[in-house]
Amino acid sequence: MTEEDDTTWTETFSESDGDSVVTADDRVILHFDLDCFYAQVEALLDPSLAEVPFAVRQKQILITTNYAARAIGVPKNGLAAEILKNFPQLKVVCGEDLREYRRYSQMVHQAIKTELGPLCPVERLGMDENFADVTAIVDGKPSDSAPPGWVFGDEKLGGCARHARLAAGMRIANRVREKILNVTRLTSSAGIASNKLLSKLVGGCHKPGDQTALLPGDAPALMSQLKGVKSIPGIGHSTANLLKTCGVETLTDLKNIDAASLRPHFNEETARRLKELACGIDRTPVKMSEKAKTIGLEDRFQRIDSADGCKDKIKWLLGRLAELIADDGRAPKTIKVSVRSLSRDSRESRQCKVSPSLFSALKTTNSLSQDSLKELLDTCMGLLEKTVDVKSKFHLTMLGVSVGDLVEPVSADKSIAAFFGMGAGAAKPKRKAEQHLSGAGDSLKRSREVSGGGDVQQRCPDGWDEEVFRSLPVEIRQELLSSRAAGAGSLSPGEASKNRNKKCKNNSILNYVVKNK
Ligand code: DCP
Ligand code: MG
Ligand code: MG
Repeated sequence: MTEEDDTTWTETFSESDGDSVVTADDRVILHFDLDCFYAQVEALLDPSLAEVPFAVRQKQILITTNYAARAIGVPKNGLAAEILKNFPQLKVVCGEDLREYRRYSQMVHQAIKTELGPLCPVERLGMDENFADVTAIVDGKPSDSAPPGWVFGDEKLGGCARHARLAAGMRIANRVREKILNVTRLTSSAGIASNKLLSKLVGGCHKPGDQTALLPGDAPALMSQLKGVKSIPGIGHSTANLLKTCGVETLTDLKNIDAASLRPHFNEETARRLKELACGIDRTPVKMSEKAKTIGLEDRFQRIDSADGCKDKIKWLLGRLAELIADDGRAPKTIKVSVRSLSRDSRESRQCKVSPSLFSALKTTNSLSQDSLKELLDTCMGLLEKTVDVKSKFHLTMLGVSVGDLVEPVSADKSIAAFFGMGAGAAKPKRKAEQHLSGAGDSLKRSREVSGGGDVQQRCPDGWDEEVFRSLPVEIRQELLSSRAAGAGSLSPGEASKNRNKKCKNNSILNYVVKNK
């Protein structure tokens, strides 16, 4: 498989590690996919779009259309010029600013997790999809009422425990979709089956705004409806091309081919996985999504061939990247620049360490300080020049900047004082999504100010060691005092010490400041 396919593959259907594999048919797996996601978000932002057929455009491509457009025959996506030739009146909105899509995507993921609780892993896939394993919360007790939604092939659910568990999964899926709708006003569709592959595939059967379950015995019938190997999620162009060189074009070819014949293009494990997927078997577990390991973005273009052009593009990328880092809340320790040159047609990247303090302005705003921006821009240009000789002729078609080694910040809501359990009464700053949910304020502005005024004189409170207190940097003193003023004042030093977070180390600052521990 190529690099491109591998990414999707490992994210989507990576082989699980031993013990976490569950016998496929015993599980109840849900897959949620938002309906015409970007278009729904655009219609929320501009209600005049609600009833009108329209498409969302990124550069020359219409990346999605709403269902009103699909109803009059506009395809879901494709080249803008071609689609507009046939539908010249089609309204088109620009979807190149991803911020609102990301914000809604995060809200949806959070809503699913909240609705399902801690026993059910929820795994995010791309912007508009989530898998959930609800095996732990379904029981095999039959119910009198019919579950909501459809059953693939219009099959009837029987009274056995396995069907009862599927019916329970259908009820849960419906509840989750209602929750998503209540929280975000977005409609979604769902699939309910015994593994990730089947739940994703069956979920598309009654789109938009509905759900479909698959009886365990009907996997072959569902799989037989698929056209080529590319209808299997995770099999992209490159894998399909490699399969073609082995004589495999259809799923039947893939099912029938001897695994050994897939070598040397695929290793033994991958060959086995591909053949299993062709049969609707997918043993991979739903993994609880964790925070991203890297945050980045890139831009593709026809041509950049000057150092100034690169600098302008990187400056723009850094501005956008800053917003993403601010949203994430962590501070990075490495930065990476990626480029694609026309001459080499492969991406190259270089990375180096950066000080997390360069991003400290993001605690309170959405942008970098001028000094930090300048320093990061110089760093990125230095990295770029390790792969491109900007003094000679060059021709770039892509530039990207990403950050990694993200560390939790010591700031506002994760302040030193909060870290030691002193911020018990302090009002926590709200994240963007929460602001939206409560309908408060400007959703695009970040709010991470420390609440509570603090003591501008920075007098050492009674019970604290004045000498140690005075030796602390001003900002740390201010932060300890602010949290104390905002509600921790009622805590005696002893209580504050007892309430410390588990992470508190013996040589922590508070241990030095607070006397009589
Ligand atoms: N998207 C994109 N580039 C593409 C395809 C899609 O940026 N080449 C974006 C736009 C979509 C979103 O991803 O709105 C989700 O993709 P889906 O395939 O789930 O499509 P939609 O949600 O738009 O429609 P559907 O109702 O069919 O799921
Ligand atoms: Mg979708
Ligand atoms: Mg999708």
